[in-house]
Amino acid sequence: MIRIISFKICPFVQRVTALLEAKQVPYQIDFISLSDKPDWFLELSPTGQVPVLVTEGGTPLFESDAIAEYLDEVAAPLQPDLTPEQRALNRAWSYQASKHYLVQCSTMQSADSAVFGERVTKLNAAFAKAEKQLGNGPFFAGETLGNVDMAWLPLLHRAAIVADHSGHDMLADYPKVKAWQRALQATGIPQKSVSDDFHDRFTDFYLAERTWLGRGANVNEAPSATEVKQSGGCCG
Ligand SMILES: N[C@@H](CCC(=O)N[C@@H](CS)C(=O)NCC(=O)O)C(=O)O
Repeated sequence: MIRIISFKICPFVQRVTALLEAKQVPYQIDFISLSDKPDWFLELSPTGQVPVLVTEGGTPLFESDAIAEYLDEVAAPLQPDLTPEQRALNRAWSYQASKHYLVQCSTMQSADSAVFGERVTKLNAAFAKAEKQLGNGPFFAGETLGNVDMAWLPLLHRAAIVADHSGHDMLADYPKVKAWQRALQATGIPQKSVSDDFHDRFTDFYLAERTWLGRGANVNEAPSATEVKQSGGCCG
């Protein structure tokens, strides 16, 4: 069986597990701590990063883009019969999502509204591009779920948790993206692609008291005078 090495709140991992769930490919998952990477993981992963997918033949694959392409070669594609041009466009639109995973992570970690405002601008540009491209839905390509949906799913799933928790909806200005988020949530894949304790782990990290979102995204709040540790990165 395919094995995935994961860190619980990593969006790059979630893109891969979402794809596996959508394709209904069975897999086992092992979680590691990124602050204390086990030696066996460092031997498997040339970059020291998750996700790693260990194939049934025992080969460790790394980089989520490469893993997504591998999965299309070994398991039936979600959208069969695409032309090479359509597949290339799907890869390009998937990249528009994955290149913003770290942007969303650092935006969510902002200590106050000023920092949040600066960081969210780039994320908004990505949502605006998707808004312009989306048709009548419910998914990116219409009725059929595809790889582009799975690439955007981590961003949209996390935006939904942020909105529920803080009242700040990152998608408020993007009605088509919002409808897309609802359609993806309704597939059940966002929940299936993460661990049972994902919600708690995610809110403990990104929506804690130290972040502006965690304190309820109050626009009238004075900028933080205290020094707040901000890695600005992903997953710690
Ligand atoms: N380009 C990589 C990025 C993966 C990535 O950034 N993973 C993070 C967790 S979300 C990681 O493993 N960080 C640990 C580290 O960089 O040492 C991919 O697409 O798979």
